[in-house]
Amino acid sequence: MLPEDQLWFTEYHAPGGMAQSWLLQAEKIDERRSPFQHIEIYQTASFGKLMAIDGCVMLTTRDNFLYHEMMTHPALFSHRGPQRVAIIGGGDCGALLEVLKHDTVQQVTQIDIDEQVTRLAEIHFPELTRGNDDPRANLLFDDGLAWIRDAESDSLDVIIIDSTDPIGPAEGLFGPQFIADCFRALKPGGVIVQQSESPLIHQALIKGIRDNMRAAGAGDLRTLGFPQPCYPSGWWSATLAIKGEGSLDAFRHADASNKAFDTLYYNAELHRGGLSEPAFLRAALE
Ligand code: AG3
Repeated sequence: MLPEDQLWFTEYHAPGGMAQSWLLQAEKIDERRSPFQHIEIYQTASFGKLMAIDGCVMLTTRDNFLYHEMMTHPALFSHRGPQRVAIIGGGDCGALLEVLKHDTVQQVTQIDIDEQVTRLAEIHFPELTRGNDDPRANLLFDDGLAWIRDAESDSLDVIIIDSTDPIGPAEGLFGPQFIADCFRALKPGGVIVQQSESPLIHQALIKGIRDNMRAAGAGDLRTLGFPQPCYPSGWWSATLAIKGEGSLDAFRHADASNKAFDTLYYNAELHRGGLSEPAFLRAALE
C-alpha cells in the first residue's frame, strides 16, 4: 500500500519547521476533551500506543523510558537523600513510577491540572500507573502553580516539572514567578528539574529557564540532553539546578552505579557524561 493510502498520525512542529509521523494500525482508539485540553490515544504500528495532547506527542509505549528516567534519576541522585518530592504535571504517572524506585523517598505529591490524562494513562499505559497505589504516592488534580505558591517554605527535597510545551495550561510553568516559588518551597540543597524542550530547536527557551533558575537562587545548574525519538528533533533536555550551595558534579555516583532497581537508559556514566554540555549549546546559552 502506498503511504498516502495508509493511516498516519502527524505532529506538526511549526517552531522547528518540521513534522513527524507514525504509521497507525487503526483510527484513533480513544480521546477526551477536558476543560483544559484535547487528549488523544492512537495505536501505532511500531511504537505501541501514543498519547497526544493538543496535537503534541506526550509519550509512546516504546520510548517513554528515555524521558521518564532522565527527568527523575539525575535529579534524585543529585540530592543527598531525597525524601519529599513534588511532580508538577506528569499526569501519565511515568515520572512518578521512576521516583518511587528510590527507597529514600517517603512522599511524592503529583499535581496535574487534568485528571483525564491520568484516567487515560490507567487504561492505555497501565505499565506506567503501577505505582499509583503506593502509600508514598499522593495524586492531586489541581493547579500546580497555586500548589507551589501555597507550599510551605523549605519543605521539599526535589521538584520535577514534567509539563507540556509552554503554550496553553503549561505556559505559567515556564515563567519566573513559578520558578521563584519553587525555589522558596525547596529546602536549601534541594534540586529542581524542568523539562526544557529540544537543545536543537528551543535554545532561547532553555536560556530563559536557566535565567529564571539563576535569578531564583540556583547555585549550580546544567542542561542534560538525551535522545527522545517521539519529540520534535528526536532530542530533548532536562534542566537541573540546586538551591544554594552545591555542585551537580558531586552527584551520588556510587549509589547510581549500585542502584537496587533497573533502568533501561539511565546509568551513572551517562549521568556524568550528560553533565558536560556540548559546545554549540554552551555558546547559545551564554
Ligand atoms: N512532557 C511533554 C514534553 C513536550 C513534548 N512536546 C512535543 N511533542 N511537542 C510529556 C509528559 C510525559 N510524562
